[in-house]
Amino acid sequence: MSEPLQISEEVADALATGRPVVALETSIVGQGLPPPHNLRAALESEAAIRHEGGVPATVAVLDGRLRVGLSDADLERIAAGAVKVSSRDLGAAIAKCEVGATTVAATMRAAAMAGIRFFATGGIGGVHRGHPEDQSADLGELGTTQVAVFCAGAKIILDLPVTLERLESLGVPVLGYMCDEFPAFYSAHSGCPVSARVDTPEETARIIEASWATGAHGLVVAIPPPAEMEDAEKLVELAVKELTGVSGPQVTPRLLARVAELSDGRSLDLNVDLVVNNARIATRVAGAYAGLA
Ligand code: PSU
Ligand code: MN
Repeated sequence: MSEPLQISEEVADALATGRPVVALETSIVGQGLPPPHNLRAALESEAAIRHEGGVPATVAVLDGRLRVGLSDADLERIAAGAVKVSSRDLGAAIAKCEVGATTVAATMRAAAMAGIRFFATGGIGGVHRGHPEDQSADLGELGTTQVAVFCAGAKIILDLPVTLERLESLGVPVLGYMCDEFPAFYSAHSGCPVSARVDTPEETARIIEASWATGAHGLVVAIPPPAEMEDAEKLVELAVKELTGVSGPQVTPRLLARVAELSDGRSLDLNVDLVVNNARIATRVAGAYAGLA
């Protein structure tokens, strides 16, 4: 069998020359956001990373390979229809030549394999509300894989306090970027404390370096969304209450789609904006990390 990992020339060059490289996931393109928001989130995140002097490394399974660094045409293939690929699905998706959109867990794996340590997304997975047995593989991956994940917290549809307890048990630092509270995706406020506050890219880079030097694996850098959606919590509660007849990986896309409907699309625009904002800050921190003496 051929080597499953395929790194684009641009990403390989950037890694070889020490430019900041930021990984991006594609589950947001394949499942998380409807068109045209899905491609907009992907392309604008890539543009933001380039604007900050970095190189985007978007991850997916295509043509039997785990690809790191995609073309616009690759992204369009994923937007046209892809299976959701978490860490346990990587082998099957590769061997079956599926078009696979990678979650945070699977993207962290790919990033680590490629030697990329910074990764931006919207929200990480966690423990579902009312279904504590439904725990995202993102949590376990954060406990084992040495990649820093920049996000606006966990997905709004999750049980945040329980998700944070799990991260604590797994030894995952949760840094609040210019905030003391873990953001709640569409809002800066959740009432849950982070494990440490950071205020600049340099300080974030130093804490990440010292965490890795002392045995930490994954880190979460939680960044408040660039705007507030005041009624988000109410709409999410409604969507959760209405949910029937779906389970497992279908739960997230269904709930997010309903919140989008209930908010007349406001959640979608904010979702795109916060992903792009996270990509921008991740690039600044990756640059600061590269510059540490
Ligand atoms: N956050 C969102 N939308 C998403 C996701 C996160 O706002 O679609 C995706 C991410 O890829 C995350 C995944 O890793 O959902 C988690 O899914 P699960 O709970 O099935 O592990
Ligand atoms: Mn799940």
